[in-house]
Amino acid sequence: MEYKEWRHIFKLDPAKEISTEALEKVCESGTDAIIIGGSDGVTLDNVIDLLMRVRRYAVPVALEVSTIESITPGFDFYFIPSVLNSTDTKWVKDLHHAAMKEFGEVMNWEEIITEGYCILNPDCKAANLTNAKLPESAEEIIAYAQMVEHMFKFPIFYMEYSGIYGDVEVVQKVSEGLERTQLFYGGGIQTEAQAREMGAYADTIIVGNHVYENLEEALKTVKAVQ
Ligand code: 1GP
Repeated sequence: MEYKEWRHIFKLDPAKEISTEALEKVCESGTDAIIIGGSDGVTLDNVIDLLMRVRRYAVPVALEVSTIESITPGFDFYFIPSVLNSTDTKWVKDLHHAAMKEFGEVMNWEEIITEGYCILNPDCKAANLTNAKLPESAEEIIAYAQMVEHMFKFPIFYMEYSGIYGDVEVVQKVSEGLERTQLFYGGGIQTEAQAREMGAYADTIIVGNHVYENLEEALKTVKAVQ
């Protein structure tokens, strides 16, 4: 599966503005893929609009599903998060159940990739939305990663520090315990050095916010991991 080779992903928020010039730079940066996803303000219209604009380029594009209403055909992959440290079962499995009931028969399982999510920034939008309970130690995070690898057998474990740069020692420890599961790291990557540091342990790094804050610096994170 192609996504297993990805080292670098830019995550674009359909609720945020991006100019044609900036989008071209992102899509032609050499990144392995674009994920379209966000925590609020995601609508079918803004998802389709951004998908069409990204589709002008050769880069693979995935939808990270956060609302059933914004699901639309045309993506290469659909990433389905299950937020393991949410205290609300909606984000762990209820939305998934509802989606299965509605679309189960037409789902193409080659395109659907499940992610075991662990939210690690208590102040990010996703933490609020999902009522995430922050792990209190590295051991707790490692236990989630081990659940993903050995119990749930999701292909991806996602350490989501969205908005802040995470703890590299914890990322290292988590990565050492994973054999089959692909480790995604996302959060606060702004520089080439940070991309290289997290990319040394994570299989795949995800750069989001910085695309909108300092595009030129964000673009440099691509070659740091390839
Ligand atoms: C967000 O993990 C991604 O879902 C990337 O985080 O926006 O902080 O780069 P940043």
